[in-house]
Amino acid sequence: MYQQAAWIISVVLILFVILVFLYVVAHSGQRVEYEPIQKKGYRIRNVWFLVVIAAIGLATFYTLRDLPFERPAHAADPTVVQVEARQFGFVLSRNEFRVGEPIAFQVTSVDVNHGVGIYDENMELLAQTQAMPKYTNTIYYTFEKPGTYQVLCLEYCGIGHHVMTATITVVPAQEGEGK
Ligand SMILES: [Cu+2]
Repeated sequence: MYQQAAWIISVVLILFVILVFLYVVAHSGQRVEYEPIQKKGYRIRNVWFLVVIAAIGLATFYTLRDLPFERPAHAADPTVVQVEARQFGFVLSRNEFRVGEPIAFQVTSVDVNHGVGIYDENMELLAQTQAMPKYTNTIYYTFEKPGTYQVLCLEYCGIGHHVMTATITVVPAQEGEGK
């Protein structure tokens, strides 16, 4: 859903830029007095400046007022999974899990910075962290639905960034070994 919204908004904005460009090209032959246009532009700019400051202020207030974010509670004894990111792929020490199984993904990178994003079947982001050389970042996550999940790189890391994916399979709770 987000992907589609982002795609539509991008296309609409691109069309808007094209229309502005065409308008400017079509009217570029006309000669008009520069000063009144400049004055009007400065007035618009002053108002626009205040609008932008207000918008940034509001967005900052509403998005940052929950800080510091609490780390979600996680199970005491999760399944530990090593996730190694490299140009261009992921190596997971395990990629099949049960519904309700608490997992600790220990994420690192062997070369450059990567991102690790876990997506559901609708390509909605469920959890993510950075994969950094010589560091281990942990994602605590418990899958709630069986299915196939995608792991995608979230950091542009080179020419093969777009092929950097892995798959996670989640089976219903009763199909896994015990518990
Ligand atoms: Cu990458």
